[in-house]
Amino acid sequence: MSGYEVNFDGLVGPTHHYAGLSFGNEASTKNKQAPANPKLAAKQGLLKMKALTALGLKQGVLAPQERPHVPTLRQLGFYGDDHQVITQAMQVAPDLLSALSSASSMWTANAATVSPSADSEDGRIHFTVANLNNKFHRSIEHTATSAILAATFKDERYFVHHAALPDVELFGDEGAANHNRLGGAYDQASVQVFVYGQQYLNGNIKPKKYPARQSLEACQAVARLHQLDERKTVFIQQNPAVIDQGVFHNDVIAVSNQQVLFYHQQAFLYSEKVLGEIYQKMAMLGQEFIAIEVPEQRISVANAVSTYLFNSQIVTRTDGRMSIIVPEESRQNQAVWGYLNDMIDMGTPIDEIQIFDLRESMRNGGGPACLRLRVAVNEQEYQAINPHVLMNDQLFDRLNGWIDQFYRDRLVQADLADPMLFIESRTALDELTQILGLGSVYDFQK
Ligand code: SUG
Repeated sequence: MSGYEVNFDGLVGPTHHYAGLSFGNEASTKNKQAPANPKLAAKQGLLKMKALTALGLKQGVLAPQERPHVPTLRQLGFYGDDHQVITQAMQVAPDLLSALSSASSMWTANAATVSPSADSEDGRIHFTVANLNNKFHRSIEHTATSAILAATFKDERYFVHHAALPDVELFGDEGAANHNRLGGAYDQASVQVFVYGQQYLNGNIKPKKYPARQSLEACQAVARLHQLDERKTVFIQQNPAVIDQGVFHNDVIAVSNQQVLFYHQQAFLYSEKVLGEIYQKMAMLGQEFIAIEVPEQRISVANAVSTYLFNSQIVTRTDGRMSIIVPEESRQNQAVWGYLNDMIDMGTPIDEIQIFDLRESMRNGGGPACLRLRVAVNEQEYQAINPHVLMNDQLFDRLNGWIDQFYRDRLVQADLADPMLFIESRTALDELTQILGLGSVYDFQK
């Protein structure tokens, strides 16, 4: 098979903690104020990257962001030197300091939407960073995300970077967590499937309890920016009833790889119609569409949300068969584990299950698929990626040692004003930009 899917995982930042910041994401709400272990979180993520490399897959790393974000604290009226800014914020508004210290950029499925070159009229890979404007703590990510992506995908002959969409609800955009590519080889034309939670202009079906973070209007804007062909693009509304049960991104209830779409029966509104559209559009490309629908009677939406079965990664190994990468929580649930074992005998291309302990991230609502941004590339494009961010044994050892040097094994909100944490984090990130050959991507480096 030609072309590659490269997974870019977010490295967990040194201020990882549980702040209960994401209304609608039930794990985040439930674990508010629980003690976190940033060192373990970063190592769990790094081990997943290493294991995928060992499977013969291409794997990259995206650097974490600088937190607490002092420029935003200043914008909110805190003043003095950096230490005074942080101390005042802790005294007056500890929850704000917590939000601006979140390590949420680890979930790189929300960093951007990425379209492969084979689908864009100008034959380049397009990236649109997500504005993430539904949550304050995530709305500040896109500036640094842009800098990090630009330092990773530099060559303008192959890569185009678009700024975030206007920062209003009408264009709420959560990136690749609501986007799937369905097709054959990774460097050939595919059908791009955009999933939205709500249509703002002329739409009326929306969730009642929790917010719909992604708008149809944002999906359409991204499709235009990426110069996609409407004959190969599908827009699907997520079932609002599942958003109200904690499915805050589509990747909590559906995942794709090549011709395979693995999804829950309740995932989409007007499911039959939209799946028919994908089927037809795939057929036009000469591709078979393999839909694996999990019935509600086998796995409830509640079980799907608590185990993150669909937040798995389905990856194609070098032998052409597929593995499903699931979180440990999926093994611990009888209905889900039973289904997974039946599925690998069903005759679909998926014939292996790999399990990962990602508990630190899971407790904030981030499973295997949340932690990765997929970039489908051809050989030339692969060669043009900044080689320092590509995972191998040397980089693994280096990053593992770097985590040991700088990360704490316990963090709670009260620690966020500790001046030593601030110094440790900055020193760590400064060194990381050298390890990953990124140049100056952080505000404190400018
Ligand atoms: O945006 N959690 C993230 C989890 C993102 C998961 N990503 C995907 N499904 N692709 C979010 O809700 C919680 C932070 C806290 O509460 O401390 C948080 O931001």
